Amino acid sequence: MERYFQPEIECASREQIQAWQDERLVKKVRDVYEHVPYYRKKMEEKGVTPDDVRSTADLHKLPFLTKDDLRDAYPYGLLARPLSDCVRIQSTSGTTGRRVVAFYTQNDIDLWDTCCARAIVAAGGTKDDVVHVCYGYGLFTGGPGLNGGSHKLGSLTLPMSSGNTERQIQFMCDLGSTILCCTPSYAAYLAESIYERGVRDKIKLKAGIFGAEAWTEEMRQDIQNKLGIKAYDIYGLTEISGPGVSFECSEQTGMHINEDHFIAEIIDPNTGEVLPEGEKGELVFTSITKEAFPLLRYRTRDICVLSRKKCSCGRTHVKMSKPMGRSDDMLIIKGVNVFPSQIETVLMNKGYPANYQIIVSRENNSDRLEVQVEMTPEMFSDSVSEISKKEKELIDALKAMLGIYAKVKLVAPKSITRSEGKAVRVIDNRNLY
Ligand code: DLL
Repeated sequence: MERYFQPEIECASREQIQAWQDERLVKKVRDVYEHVPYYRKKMEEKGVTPDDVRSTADLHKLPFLTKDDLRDAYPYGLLARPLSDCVRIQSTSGTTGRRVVAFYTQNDIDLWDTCCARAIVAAGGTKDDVVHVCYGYGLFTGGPGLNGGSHKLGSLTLPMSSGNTERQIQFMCDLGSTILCCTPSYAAYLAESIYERGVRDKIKLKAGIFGAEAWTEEMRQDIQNKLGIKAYDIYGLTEISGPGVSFECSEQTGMHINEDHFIAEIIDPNTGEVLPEGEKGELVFTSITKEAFPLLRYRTRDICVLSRKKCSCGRTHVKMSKPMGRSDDMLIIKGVNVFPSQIETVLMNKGYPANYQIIVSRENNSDRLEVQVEMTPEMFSDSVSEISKKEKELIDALKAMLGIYAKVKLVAPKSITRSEGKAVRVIDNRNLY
């Protein structure tokens, strides 16, 4: 039987959800207009005042907010409460310039925890479960989000964080973990490691809550079969709070968006025009209950489809499909957000020509990043040891910029194929979408 964390909210009538959204949106628009000069300026530039927004039907009048706005306003420019009311900061994995810093009041943390608790219950979780969290803890929202949700539900929470597979499996066996929370690629790696060690019968897992990166239906089947569990998708982004913005239910056909907190729209990424339900486009979120860092009409760059078709689980909140791609060039590698422009900056700073290729692949369920860089003719005459030294320098500089290891291969001048149109800088062999 389907269970809910907050049935009166998760299964509310559409009219009720609409009423919550209308009321909360109007209040939030007034709030940011009053407290955030950055928003007021943007609204004034568009000729909108809070009086123009009387319900969600007026949402389209508001300006969009993008990652560029977040960068312009970094770090405090979008804060809607005094810093002294904030209790937490989280951040994305991107680096300077691209880094997103999000602030939370205690109420913001509570609502985030609640969203994650809903996700855990939708995956069959109860207070009697042992929730094994191996998303990263720290600035990344994965660990703290699922940890908070598990606490809220009253489950026994294992804050494992990522890495150390041996210890993960040991704890899983010894402490009887029943719900696994991690990225799908790590879940697949764990599944394989458990299988290889022949300890599957010592594992009590029944469900997994996997997100933070794209994964396919094939990958779901593989993880489900290897671990003998049901694998649920969870979506979210730091800007909007973290994991739990939406989550899958027993139907496993898309993720219910927590519409009492977030209004979702789908727009044409080129024109900004709002698209009707069922059409594919860029997902835009408005957070209507957050206090410290409420974002209005934030463009996620994730491409997906929304559906209000009746769901067999009984939840009434709109469902989003798995993201089907991005409308910008951001890559998610080992859970870290990487922009090709960051790689280019490193290469340029070190005096390399702009001829390079970024190759992303997945081996043994782990992402690999390789950067092939053309040498200048002068460099090409260097000895092998000189070239290795230069590669090592670039590996270090890329690690400092991206936070992850990238294999670097220096190649002969003019050896990277020139494209006749746009340069093909990124070859992503993972086939995730
Ligand atoms: O990845 C939050 C999260 C943590 C979600 C744990 C789920 C589980 P960011 O690091 O800010 O936040 O990255 C957000 O990751 O815009 C999507 O492009 C991508 N993403 C997140 N969840 C999914 C998913 C966290 N289930 C960006 N499927 C988003 C595909 C996802 N892509």
